[in-house]
Amino acid sequence: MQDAITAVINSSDVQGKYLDVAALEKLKAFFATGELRVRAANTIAANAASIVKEAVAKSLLYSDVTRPGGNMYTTRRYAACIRDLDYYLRYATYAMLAGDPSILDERVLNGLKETYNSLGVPIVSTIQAIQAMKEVTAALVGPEAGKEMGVYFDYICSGLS
Ligand SMILES: CCC1=C(C)/C(=C/C2=NC(=C\c3[nH]c(/C=C4\NC(=O)[C@H](C)[C@H]4CC)c(C)c3CCC(=O)O)/C(CCC(=O)O)=C2C)NC1=O
Repeated sequence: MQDAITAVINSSDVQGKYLDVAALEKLKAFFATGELRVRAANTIAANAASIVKEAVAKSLLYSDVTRPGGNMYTTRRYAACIRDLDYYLRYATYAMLAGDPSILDERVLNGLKETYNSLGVPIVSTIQAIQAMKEVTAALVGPEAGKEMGVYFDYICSGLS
């Protein structure tokens, strides 16, 4: 796993240089938003279950996936879907705190698309649910932190598509 600081330092290190102005600006922006990130992570943690619930209501409930024959049909599969959304929310929050998406590649996206395809989990519906989670989260944490979280929700969606 990487974060905004190690990413900038590693890229200077491979060039054998001190941090240049652009690298320092990146760090400055990261430090300046530190408080915002921590506050957002706190709010998300305290409301995780309701974020997932509201996102499901907005995107999946009473659609084809929840009807007999749909991939969310039966409580076991419904619960697996809710659990997956909770993973996406928690890992997007980690990535937002780190200011870097590498944790998503390593712990979430690696092999995920193949797993979903082999189980018949519909990727389009999953992306709709993640986008709904992005909206619900932004409404809760405010536009600035919401935009930052949006980067990582979108990262998961593009990793799945
Ligand atoms: C932390 C990283 C991590 C991720 C991301 C993860 C995902 C993940 N989701 C799975 C299943 C599943 N995922 C879903 C999800 C859905 N079905 C739908 O129709 C909806 C659109 C969608 C929810 C948004 C369902 C229904 C299953 C069970 C499929 C089955 O067993 O038939 C499985 C197969 C094994 C299992 O059932 O637990 C994995 C590995 N596991 C992990 O450890």
